Amino acid sequence: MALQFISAEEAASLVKHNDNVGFSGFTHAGSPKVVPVEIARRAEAEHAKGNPFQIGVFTGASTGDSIDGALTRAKAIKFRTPYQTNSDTRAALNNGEFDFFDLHLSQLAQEIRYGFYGKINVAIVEACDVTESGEIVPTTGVGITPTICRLADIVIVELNKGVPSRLRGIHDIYELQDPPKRREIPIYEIQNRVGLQYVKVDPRKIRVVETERDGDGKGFTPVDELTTRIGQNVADFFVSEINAKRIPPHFLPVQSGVGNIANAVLSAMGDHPDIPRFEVYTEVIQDAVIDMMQKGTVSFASGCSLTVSNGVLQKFYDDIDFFKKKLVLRPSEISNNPGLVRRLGIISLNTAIEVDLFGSVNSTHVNGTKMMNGIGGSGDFTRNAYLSVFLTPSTAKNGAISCIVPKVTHEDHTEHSVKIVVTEYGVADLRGKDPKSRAIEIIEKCAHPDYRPLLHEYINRGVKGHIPQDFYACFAFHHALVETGSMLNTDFSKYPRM
Ligand code: 0RQ
Repeated sequence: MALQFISAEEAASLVKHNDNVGFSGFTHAGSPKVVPVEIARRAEAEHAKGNPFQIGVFTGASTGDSIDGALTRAKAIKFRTPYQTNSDTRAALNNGEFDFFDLHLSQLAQEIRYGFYGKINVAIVEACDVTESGEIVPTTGVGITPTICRLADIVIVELNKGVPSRLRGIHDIYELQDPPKRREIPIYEIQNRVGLQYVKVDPRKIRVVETERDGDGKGFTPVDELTTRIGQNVADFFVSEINAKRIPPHFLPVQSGVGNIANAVLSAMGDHPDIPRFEVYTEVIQDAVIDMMQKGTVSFASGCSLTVSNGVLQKFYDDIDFFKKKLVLRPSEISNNPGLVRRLGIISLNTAIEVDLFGSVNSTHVNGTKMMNGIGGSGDFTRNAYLSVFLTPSTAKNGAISCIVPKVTHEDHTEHSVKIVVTEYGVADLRGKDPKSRAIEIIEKCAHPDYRPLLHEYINRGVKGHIPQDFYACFAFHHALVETGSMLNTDFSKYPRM
């Protein structure tokens, strides 16, 4: 059956007010770039005529500005899940302009299948190849693509001619059965392939829009003194764990979060002479991993997206046959699968907004109220990791904020899941320590020296019980920040004693 080619405007007209729309990709990688912008234009035109036009937006993770930014600015979103990093979207959701649901990324595909969010009406997916038999080859990000393509009535394929169709072969597309029919995922080593090289769809549902667009890969801030120190602390810690035989000599697969700190930590690990070549089992494959594969310090990488700067992406395309042997892109329910994380013995590395003295981590809400990005995949990995590590600078906003606080204002990862905390000052090892010892370890190894006396004062307030948490004073740091502009002005004498 011949494929139906349509324009982006025609594609946008297939989306109706109140539809649930699923988009491909994971971060800006693999996200459609043209049709969502046309949907935003259409929403603005409908609003100008006094008509309502808003849609539910379902994605693998964050997206490019062409989805979150454009649809937010057009006031075209009624519901958004599971994660975002766009400044306009962040402002709008914190303003209550639409409902946002913050979800572990591994869970979205199955929860869509379970019917928790209603029907997915339209799927819009970026591809580098599509065939008359209905084979859709994704580009550099997969996310929830297999599930939304199967469930949607209409599948709009943005066929991006800027992405080489030789990418076919890099994906491993495998969708889980739902309980009670679910079986184990037969991945026992990270390089195992268990699925198809493409997403298979009934071709009668497909409409193709031809495009030629670059991605949004802006690149990373160069490694600076602070991120270098955090990276070195992590690398030295791993070497001591190998020497103590708590990590096997051949090492274990590593997951690392997004951003500059994670990128710097991976580079530091690659540069350390005593860390062996290792594997990466993660959601987002960043610049450092591609460099390290070429240098030979990373032997294989499995992820959900290739979220790299445009220069590195070109390097990847130029050497695509090399990378096809060493890299696989999977749907998010596989890349982030908690069972696989536990089975494969993943070492997880994620970044915190704040960490408290007893080891709980806030990854999402500044001052407990304002959403930053979302929990992303950090929970999928942390809870199930062989060893879970959280990274953070000791302070934010030029020292006015301590990232080590008496109590986190929002709890994403509890002390039961967090094993290691690393700042530029050192490494706190929380394994096997009771709450008071954890607090002393975190203060002495990780807190900024300016904040150490205040943190010691807090745990010495004489509270009895297993955790010396003082519910009158536990938010005194945040209180001082709001009232005076700096946590350094914390005055515990203002608070009654428990
Ligand atoms: O503010 O942007 O105004 O400069 O938060 O902080 O230090 O630049 O670090 O970009 O790595 O983000 C936790 C948000 C860290 C991210 C978080 C301010 C700070 C700065 C950003 P500016 P940094 P990063 C894999 C796993 C959850 C999801 C996850 C994240 C801005 O890593 O979203 O782990 N994690 N996913 O100044 C107030 C504090 C602060 C603070 C930092 N205590 N109070 N502001 N900031 N600490 C990825 C996926 O799931 C796809």
